[in-house]
Amino acid sequence: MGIISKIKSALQKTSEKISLTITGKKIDENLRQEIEDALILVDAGVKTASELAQKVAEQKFPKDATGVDAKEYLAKEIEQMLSPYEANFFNQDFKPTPYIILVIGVNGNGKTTTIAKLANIFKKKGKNPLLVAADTFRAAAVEQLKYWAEKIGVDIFCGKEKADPAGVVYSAIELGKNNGNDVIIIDTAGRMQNRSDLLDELEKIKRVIKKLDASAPHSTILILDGITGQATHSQVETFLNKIGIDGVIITKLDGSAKCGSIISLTEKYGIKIFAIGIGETIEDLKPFNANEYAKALIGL
Ligand SMILES: Nc1nc2c(ncn2[C@@H]2O[C@H](COP(=O)(O)OP(=O)(O)OP(=O)(O)O)[C@@H](O)[C@H]2O)c(=O)[nH]1
Ligand SMILES: [Mg+2]
Repeated sequence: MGIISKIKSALQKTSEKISLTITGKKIDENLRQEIEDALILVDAGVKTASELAQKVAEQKFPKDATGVDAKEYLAKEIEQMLSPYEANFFNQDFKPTPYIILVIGVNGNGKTTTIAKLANIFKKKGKNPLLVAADTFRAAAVEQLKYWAEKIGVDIFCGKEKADPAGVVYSAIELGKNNGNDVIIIDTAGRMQNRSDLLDELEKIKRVIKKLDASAPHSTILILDGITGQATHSQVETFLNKIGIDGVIITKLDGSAKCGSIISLTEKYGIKIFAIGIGETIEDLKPFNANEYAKALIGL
């Protein structure tokens, strides 16, 4: 299934209405309102929704314009807003080696699954990744990463249960360097953005990484759950300020009715979107493409 069909066509109802209501050169007030409401409903944010609907309302369409023209216009506007944040994470040479990736985020957002998907892509690129199970709080968390590492056929370093995560990371990087792993991906325990003790622990992990390579982590990726919608803002804010992030991966967009939140997220924080998760299988991690995303959102 393609990305477009996997992301729910959240605005489909409105876009159907567009074809009914556009009669003259401009859309009418009712339709402007409907577009705004629909964008709010998909969690694009009130301000963004209103601005986008206003742009469509101000646009002069040709006499023979159809609903598709209005939809395409709206999609183009959304694409333009998002394209500065389109960052194909995989389209780089991952230097220096080992290229160290730290994966962080709130419980259940999809960190471990996304790491498996990343490892799969690296393996296909001919890299030799090492996964680090630094979520030592739960034995099940280590087992989960082990399962994926075995399935994909990549190296893994597991911390003992209740071991100090920063210590695990230290040993893992040393091992990775000796073994010639060119990419090291660190899985961390999920932590709510309001747990400052757990955030301190992440800071410690980062300090330990820097001891071994001052330029690392080369990428700190925050994993966001696409279902959460605009509520992800406080997560971004905390992790950005406290730990620092280079980009986000938004998961579960295959089942989210709040896909529009990406628009307000990028507008507000100017963060890069490295990739999107669109399913639970290993293949379901795709580069974020503003054009495809905008079309999917509008139902084109
Ligand atoms: N539909 C769908 N499900 C996903 C996606 N990514 C992850 N999941 C599911 O979300 C659930 C949680 O994923 P995990 O990878 O365990 O999340 P986590 O962030 O590691 O969780 P903690 O370690 O508990 O903090 C699992 O059931 C995954 O299969 C996605 O893109 N789409
Ligand atoms: Mg996990």
